[in-house]
Amino acid sequence: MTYENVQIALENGIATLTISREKALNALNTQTMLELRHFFGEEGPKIEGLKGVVITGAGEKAFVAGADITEFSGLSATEGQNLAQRGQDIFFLVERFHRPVIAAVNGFALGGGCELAMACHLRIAGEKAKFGQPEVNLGLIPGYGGTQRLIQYIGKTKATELLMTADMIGAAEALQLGLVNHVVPAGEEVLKAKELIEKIATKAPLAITKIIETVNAYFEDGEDGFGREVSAFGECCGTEDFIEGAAAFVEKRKANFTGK
Ligand code: DAK
Repeated sequence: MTYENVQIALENGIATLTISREKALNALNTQTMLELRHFFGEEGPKIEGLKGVVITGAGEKAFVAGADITEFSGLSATEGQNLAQRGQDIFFLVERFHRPVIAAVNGFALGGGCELAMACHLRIAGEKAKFGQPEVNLGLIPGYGGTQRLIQYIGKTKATELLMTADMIGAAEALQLGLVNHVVPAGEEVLKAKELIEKIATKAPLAITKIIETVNAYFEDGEDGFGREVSAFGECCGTEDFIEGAAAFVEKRKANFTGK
């Protein structure tokens, strides 16, 4: 697939995806959503030795200022449902990606932008970042998982307020509420995200994939998270990396994980 709106840069095993529609504050139009679906889907690029993915927005003003409002006026109820389902499915691909995905939020993360950041495994906010779900201003509600993930991250009380008032919150409040992992000076979001990925890359890769799966299981309907943990634990025990990790501890040396 030819990527038009998502620029991909690969450096030291880290793929940085920059949503690049700066004139529209990186709003997610259909083409951008399809590019995200391609990258995180089964047909996406198979990147040898991929340590993780950083998602950020082009320019200094916005991460992603929402779904592209110019595309969705006049949709019927059925069309809207179909599009919401498609969007949710794409963000599930991000959330279930086997390597860590970190949002480097460099500005406005509104509506679908906040939902994209929440689908990532971790979130770094620059000091100028602003988060919000302003859909009610448009006569809508979030459709890409926002009503569910916001509650999961910050709790029902504050999430309901933000969803009903469309208020934006800044980076410091997002940190205090548990919506983001770290706040850094503006311009250092991607750097911090890469640092975290490098740190995670020193751990056993299969164990990290199992962490992603079991953490996700906590939030999935009908999933027995504790049961998933038991099976994933067993699968880790059968790996060469577990033998290596335990041996390295006993021999007081750094583990050399191979992902097997
Ligand atoms: N879509 C399209 N264009 C956008 C945009 C967006 N979400 N956000 C900003 N832009 C464009 C502006 O129209 C403007 O374009 P020009 O006039 O220069 O051509 C340019 O980006 C710069 O924006 P502003 O001039 O407004 O910049 P300001 O600094 O004054 O304001 C702002 C920044 C972020 C506060 C403001 O742009 C703003 O309020 N933007 C809209 C935020 C928003 O409401 N986002 C949408 C949230 S709702 C669906 C599923 C999901 C969704 C929808 C449908 N279906 C399944 C059907 C999700 C919806 C959302 O995400």
